[in-house]
Amino acid sequence: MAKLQNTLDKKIPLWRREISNLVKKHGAKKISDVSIVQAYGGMRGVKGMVCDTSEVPPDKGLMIRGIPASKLTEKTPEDIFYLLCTGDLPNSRDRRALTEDLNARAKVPAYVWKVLEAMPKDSHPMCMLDTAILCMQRESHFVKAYNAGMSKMDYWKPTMEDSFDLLARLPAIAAGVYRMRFKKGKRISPKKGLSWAENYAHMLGIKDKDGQFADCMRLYLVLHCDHEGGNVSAHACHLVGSALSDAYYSVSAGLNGLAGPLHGLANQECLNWVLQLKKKFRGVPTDAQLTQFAWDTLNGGKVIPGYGHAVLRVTDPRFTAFRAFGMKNFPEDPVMQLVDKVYTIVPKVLKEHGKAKNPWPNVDAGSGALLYHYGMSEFSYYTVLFSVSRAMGMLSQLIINRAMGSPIERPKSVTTKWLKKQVKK
Ligand code: CMX
Repeated sequence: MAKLQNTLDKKIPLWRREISNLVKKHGAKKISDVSIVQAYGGMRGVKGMVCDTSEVPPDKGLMIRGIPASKLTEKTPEDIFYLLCTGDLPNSRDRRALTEDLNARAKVPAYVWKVLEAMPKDSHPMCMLDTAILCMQRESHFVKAYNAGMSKMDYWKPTMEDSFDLLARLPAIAAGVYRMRFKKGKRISPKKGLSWAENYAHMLGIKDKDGQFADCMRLYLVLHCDHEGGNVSAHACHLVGSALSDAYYSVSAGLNGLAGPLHGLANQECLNWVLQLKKKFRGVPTDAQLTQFAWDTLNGGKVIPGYGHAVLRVTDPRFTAFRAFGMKNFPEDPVMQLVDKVYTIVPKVLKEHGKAKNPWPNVDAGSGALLYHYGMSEFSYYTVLFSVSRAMGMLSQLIINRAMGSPIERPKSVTTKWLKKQVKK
């Protein structure tokens, strides 16, 4: 953490000055107007918040600190977290130091396991993950420093300390949830010398003769890390954090949003949809059968999971990266073939249907097929993997927002009566 903190120590005063000058000189300049349809429509397209860790241009997809996701597919999560926080990729020494620091903090307190063991056996894995995070809130360095009267200027430092503790423990907690919830046997201890992603793969206990599953996990954790500031999980984390709730409360809030089927849970729904298709047609269906299946879903008033996006208007580059990984490593896998076939048919159906503004696949359309291939067939666990990765984005945003002194968030709501009056004016 020391190197990351030193780097941020140098950058934060510059960022603060830059923002302060921008606001002083141009604070009154308009960047967005809000229409009635946007007020009722989930604020889609309203530019009303700032996020510097990543952006999602509709025609390009995820860019992390200006670098397209497609150019980061060989990186490790440690690289990505460093990049998200500072705007730079680490050198190999800094990366190693980050891994060592995370490993040194990785021990999960015993009480967390007791709490998880006491939960109903059919609890959703996301609920277990969130509960584990929330019950560690008592350890927050931010709360202790705040209560001791720390200066506003220093808020980001104990937030970073909390972020490291939380990130370090997440792989063991998430792997523990997997083994406990799906009766996979005893928890597996982390191995010395492994990176954050490698240890997570190791502790899950999935058979991995040639390290391919660990590589898949590395890619998975890299690609799900962040998606600018307005998506449900990032925004929920930011909103809760803006009240100066600590990292445990804030990340837990974000993950509760990620657990919704229109957001992170779509990856569980998505593979389910693909497998239903496979079951119904006993293998890979014909184009006509697949088209009909897609129409049946739409006519049943349901969405086709893994397709569409609130911001993107092209195929998600993260889907492209997962598809490339699957096609390279197991092109014969029937589920992978099916995912590929769905990609050739569903966009046409959605275009004809005419509702979805984006008929193209999002990140969730292909990721599940990879996990399924390696024997992780428990769909309800998939959002937990997403969460471990997304915690990097939420925490880096939280650290930066604390450093920039982001105020408590409080948009103005209006009543329908008020809107009607405006229309009459
Ligand atoms: N299948 C069927 N209909 C869809 C659709 C899909 N995949 N995507 C959008 N639509 C529909 C919407 O439900 C909406 O219908 P109504 O007007 O009846 O409400 C209409 O098309 C317009 O929606 P939109 O503006 O294109 O999309 P939104 O910004 O409202 O919603 C999203 C975005 C992702 C929630 C939506 O595309 C969806 O439900 N997709 C399927 C679920 C999914 O894959 N979610 C994961 C997204 C990635 C993530 O956040 O993790």
